[in-house]
Amino acid sequence: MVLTLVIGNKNYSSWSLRAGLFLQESGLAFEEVRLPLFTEQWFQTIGQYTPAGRVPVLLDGDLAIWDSTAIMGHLQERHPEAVGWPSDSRARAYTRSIAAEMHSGFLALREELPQNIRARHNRDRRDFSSSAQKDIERIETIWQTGYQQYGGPWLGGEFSVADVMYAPVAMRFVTYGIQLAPAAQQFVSAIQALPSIQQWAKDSEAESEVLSFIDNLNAAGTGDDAAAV
Ligand SMILES: N[C@@H](CCC(=O)N[C@@H](CS)C(=O)NCC(=O)O)C(=O)O
Repeated sequence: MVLTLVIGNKNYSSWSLRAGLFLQESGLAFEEVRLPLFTEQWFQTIGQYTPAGRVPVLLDGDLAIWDSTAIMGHLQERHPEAVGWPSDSRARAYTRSIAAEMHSGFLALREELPQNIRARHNRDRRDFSSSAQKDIERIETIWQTGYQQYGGPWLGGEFSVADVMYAPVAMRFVTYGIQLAPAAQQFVSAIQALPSIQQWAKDSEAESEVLSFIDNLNAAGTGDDAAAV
């Protein structure tokens, strides 16, 4: 059965990146339907795929599954080779916890440092609101703790759902030039070295659509007119 992944712009849509990376790293073949966010095509078409109106959406035969965690859970159930959790139970508990923390949190980071893979800004973390700074510090600690406890290169030692969840955050830190402690920086380097991420970045550069509310976000990044994509 052919799997189809409906995604937004590769450059801007972090949840699309997670689903795409999960499928790639699971070695599962899939087709891609790209609906650039907030275009006429988006508004006309997205409702055909999901009642939630957001990407990613996975089409598996006559099933439509939306939301990144539901997509990953569905694929794990049907494909034993899909990316899962580390075999060590402590690492499993850790990666499950931090993956859930990502899925449900870090709103200030998501608003003030939106994904923009092809852009480069030289920002200091103190340019951002105190809530976003707190998010950056928490993520830095999560990555350092993972490295110290499980030895890297991945957050639980072995590649897992947690690495998929934090991959777009690593790319955001590259975009905004956020300096990190070495044990956290090594996670960014590991993500950047993945061929699937390198291809995603290349595809992002080739996209022509521009979301100016993201590209023109001011240096202070107050997030006033930001939307979490
Ligand atoms: N919790 C969802 C988040 C999905 C989401 O927010 N997707 C964004 C793009 S990255 C979107 O479709 N935004 C469209 C909108 O806000 O109307 C998931 O894990 O998949």
